[in-house]
Amino acid sequence: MSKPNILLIGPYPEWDLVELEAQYNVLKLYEAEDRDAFVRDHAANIRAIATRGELGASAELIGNLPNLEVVSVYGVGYDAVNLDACRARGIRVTNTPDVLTNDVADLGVAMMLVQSRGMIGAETWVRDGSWAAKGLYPLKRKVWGGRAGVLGLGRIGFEVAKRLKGFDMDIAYSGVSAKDYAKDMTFIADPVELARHADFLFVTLAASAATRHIVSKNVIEALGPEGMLINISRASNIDEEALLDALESGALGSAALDVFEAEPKLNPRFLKLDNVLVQPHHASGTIETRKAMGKLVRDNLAAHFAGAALPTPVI
Ligand code: 8YV
Repeated sequence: MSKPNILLIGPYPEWDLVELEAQYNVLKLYEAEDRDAFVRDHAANIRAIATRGELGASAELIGNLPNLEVVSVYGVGYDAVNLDACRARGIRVTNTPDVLTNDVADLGVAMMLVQSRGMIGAETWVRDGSWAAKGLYPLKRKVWGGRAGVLGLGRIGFEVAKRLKGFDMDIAYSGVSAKDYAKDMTFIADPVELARHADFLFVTLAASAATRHIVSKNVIEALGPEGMLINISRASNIDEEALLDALESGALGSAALDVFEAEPKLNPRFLKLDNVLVQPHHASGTIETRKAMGKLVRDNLAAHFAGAALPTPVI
């Protein structure tokens, strides 16, 4: 029997590609010079899409693939996959939850520490001779014992909160409802009130149309000139223009961001600011976790083609 054709939207690590190519005929969209023509030429034979969290699969692409059966996302976030288009045609969608939770939480907490203690500038201070020439590095803000707000206490938010307890922080959270498993944290339903309460506001919400710009100008201003915003979710959860305005004016103290509206391109205003830590969307980017994510992508595809239950279905 010939191998099923799958459309790979963006590159995967070589170790995943080797495994995928053993089972499937992998059509690499990202290598095509003319992507529309590539899709047109292969459309009739494509049964699956393998994609990444931030790349997803648009309604247009799904609409151009008449025999598509399944979309397997390498990532927990599936906001970039048009679920309505999939639902309408009974196309299954899978993601890679759980395996990346701890790494994403680790990076979020690390970003808070790095930014609050000015570690990037401190590194430069040593390397460029400022330490020897000018003496002590400027004093920074403490983290331990501070007040943290977690916007979205799902799997990742919960792991962030767990880590913050180790810094003796007072933790509040916001979400659809108070959680039974968070009795030692304060529930504050309104994101503006949560931000007013917090020194450090973590955005850990699964993104959707409903959460777009949930971190609004009002939330950012409530966090205030001493506050820090940390985003390890999706850029769409934040009003990026309002964030830039607030960082430039000092209405917000600082930010630590792993995700951006137009990533991998950044609004150039970010690069002029020294009160923002910018990271290249790599919260899940460890070898161990990415291997586990790749395996889950393949396990979902294999289950689909074997007619078995999908390990981690979205729909
Ligand atoms: C990316 C992510 O998928 O889990 C998610 O939702 O966005 C990430 O893990 C990863 O960066 C690979 O592109």
